[in-house]
Amino acid sequence: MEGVDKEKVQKVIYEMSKGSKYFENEQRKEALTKQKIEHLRAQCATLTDNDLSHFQKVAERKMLELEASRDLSKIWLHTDMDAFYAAVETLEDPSLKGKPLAVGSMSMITTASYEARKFGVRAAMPGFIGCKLCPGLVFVRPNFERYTHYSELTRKVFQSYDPSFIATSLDEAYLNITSVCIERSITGEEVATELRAAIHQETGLTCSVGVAPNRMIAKVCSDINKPNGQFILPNDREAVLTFVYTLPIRKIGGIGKVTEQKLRQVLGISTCQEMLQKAAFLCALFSECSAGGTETPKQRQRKSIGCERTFIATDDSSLLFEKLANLAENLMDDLQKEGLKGKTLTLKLKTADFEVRTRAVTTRGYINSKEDILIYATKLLKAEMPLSLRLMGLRMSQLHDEKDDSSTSTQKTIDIFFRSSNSNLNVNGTNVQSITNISGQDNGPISVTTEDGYLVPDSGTGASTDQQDFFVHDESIFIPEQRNLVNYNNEAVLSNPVIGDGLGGAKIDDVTHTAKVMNSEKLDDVGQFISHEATASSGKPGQQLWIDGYICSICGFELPPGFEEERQEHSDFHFAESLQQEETVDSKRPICSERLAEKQCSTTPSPKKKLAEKQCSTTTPSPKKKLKSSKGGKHIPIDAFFAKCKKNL
Ligand code: DCP
Ligand code: MG
Repeated sequence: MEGVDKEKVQKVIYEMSKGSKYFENEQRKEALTKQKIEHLRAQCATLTDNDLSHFQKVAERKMLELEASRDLSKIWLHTDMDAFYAAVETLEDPSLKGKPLAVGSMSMITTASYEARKFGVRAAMPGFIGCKLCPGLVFVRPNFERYTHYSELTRKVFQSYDPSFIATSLDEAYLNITSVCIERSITGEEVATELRAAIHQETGLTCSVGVAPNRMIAKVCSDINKPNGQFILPNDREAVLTFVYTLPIRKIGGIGKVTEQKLRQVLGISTCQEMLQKAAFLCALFSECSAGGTETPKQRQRKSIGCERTFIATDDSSLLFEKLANLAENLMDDLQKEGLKGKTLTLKLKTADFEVRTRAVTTRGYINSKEDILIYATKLLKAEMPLSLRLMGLRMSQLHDEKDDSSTSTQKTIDIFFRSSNSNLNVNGTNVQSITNISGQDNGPISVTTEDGYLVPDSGTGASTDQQDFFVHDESIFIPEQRNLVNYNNEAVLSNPVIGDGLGGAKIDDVTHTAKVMNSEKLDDVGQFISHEATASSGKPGQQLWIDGYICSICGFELPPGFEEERQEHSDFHFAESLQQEETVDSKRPICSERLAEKQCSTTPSPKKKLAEKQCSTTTPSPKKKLKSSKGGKHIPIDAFFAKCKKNL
C-alpha cells in the first residue's frame, strides 16, 4: 500500500459498501472487536502493581529461556510468489500484462496485480469497490487448477534445495538451506538468487525470498523487497535483534488487523520493541500460545471432526430435523471410518439473519453411532426452536481412537446415562445451561454450553459443579483473550460466532465432510462453485471448513494454523461470493453501487475467451514462458534496510 492515498481508499470503501450484507458483517466484526478491546481495557485496569511485578518476572524468565534456546546455526529461506494468481493469469494471457488486474469477482478479489495495487486495490476487497478505486480494473475469474499446477512446478524446484521443505500455501514455502550452504560452500544470499532464477526458469513467474536464522523471520524478510526481490538477514544476534526491534507488530505472522488494534489501543504497542517493553502486560492479558508459535500443520493432530450443511433459510421444523438426521448420519460415517469416538458434540446453527450460535454437550462416555449423536443433537436443536436457519453443523470433539482402548463401550455408557436419574446439573455462568427439562426427560450427567454470535461473551471462567460426573471442558469456556488459543487447537469446535465463521448463505444443499479434502474447485461462468474432487468427496460448493484447521475445503488454499485472521479474510472471499449469488437472485435486494460499478468496469474474459479458458484449463499449461528475467529483482541490502527503518521510526 506504499504510495497509495489511504484516506481516499478508506472513504471509497465506506461509501461503496454501506448497506450491503458484507458491510453489515464487517460492522458486526468491528463491534465485536471493540467489545473485546473494552474488555481488555477493563482487565488491564484491574492489574495491580503486584500483579505487574509478578508478570514482569514471568516475562523475564521466559525471555531468558528463549535467549538460552536461541539457535543461530540454521539458515532458513522463505519464498513467496509475487501476485501469484494474477501473475499466473497474465502468463496464460499476455494481453493482461501491464494492466491493473483483479482475480476474483464483483463480490471479492483474491489478489490484484501490482499495477492495480497502486490504486489501493487488494486481496479480500469486494470487486465493486476495486472498480471504483481503479476504473479500468480488469477482472479474471479464479482458476484454482492452474494455480495448483504452477504451485507444483515451484515445489519441484524447492525439492532440489530441501527435500523436506514445508509448503504452507500454494505460493509459499519454507526451506532449510543449511545443508545446501555447507555442502556447496555458498551463502544464503547465493542460494536465494539461484532459487529465484530456477523458479523463473521453471514457471515463468517471479517470487520473492527471505533468508534468516528462523522461519518466522525469514517470512518477514521475503516481504521486504517484494516483488521479485530478496532480503538476507545474517546469522548474527545483534543484527537479528536490531531487525526485530524495528518491525511493526503486524509483520509478525498471526498478528492480524484485530490483534494489532488490540495491542495498539489497549497497550500502545506498535513495534516489536514496544512489545518487549510491555511484556508484563502481555503475559498478564494474553495466553502464551497466542503470542505466535511456529508449529507447522504436519505436527498437529485432529482435534475434531464434523460436517455442516447450508440450505435455503427455512423455519420448517420437520425439514430441520430431517437435515439434522442426515448430518448425524454423515458424522457417524466419518467418525467410524476413522475409528474415532467423541465426547463433545457441538451443534452449530446459522440463523436466517446470519447470527451464528453454537451449542455443545459433553457426554459421560464416548459415542459415534447415529442414534446417540441424534439423541443429543435433537435436544440441543429443540432447545433453540422456533427459529429460521440457513446452516446447521455437527461436530464431535474430545476424540478417542477406538484402537487405543477397545474396552470403551459407548452403548453401555449411553444406557447407564439414560438409566441414571435425578442427576441435576448445577452450573454457574451464563454460557452454561442445563437441558435437563427440554423434553421432560432426565438427561443425567452431561454438560451443555452455549454461545451466540454478536453477544458480549461472559468473561467468567464458567462453571462449577457439585456433581462429580459433571464436566465442563476448557474449550467451551469463552474467555475472549484466549480465543486465539482456543481456535488454534479446536478450529471448528467452537468457531468464533462472528469472526471465526463468515460462511454460508449459499443455495446448495449438501454436506461437506471435514475428513474429506476437496483438492480443487473452480468457478464456472456464472460464478457457481463446481467441485473437482480428487477424492470421492461428497462435499459440494457453498460451505467452507478449514480441513485440519488450515486447508480451505472450497479451493484447497492453505494457511497455517496461526494465521487465523488471514484465514478469516480468505473465508470472507467465499462468503462474499455466496452473498453475491444470493443478492443476484433476490431482485428485492439489489446493491445499486455494485450494479453501477459493474457497468463502469471492463470485465474479462469475454464469453468467447471464457470458452477458450475452459478448454485451456483442462490441458496442462506450458510452464516455460518468456518473461523478464528474475535476475534484475529488487535487492535492498540489510544496511539500507536499517537506514530506511530508522527514518520511519
Ligand atoms: N489469496 C486468496 N485470498 C486472500 C489472499 C490471497 O485467495 N485473502 C490467494 C491469491 C493470491 C495467493 O493466495 O495470489 C497468494 O497470496 P499472497 O498473500 O502471497 O498474495 P500474492 O501472491 O497475490 O501477492 P504478493 O506479491 O503480495 O505475495
Ligand atoms: Mg504471494
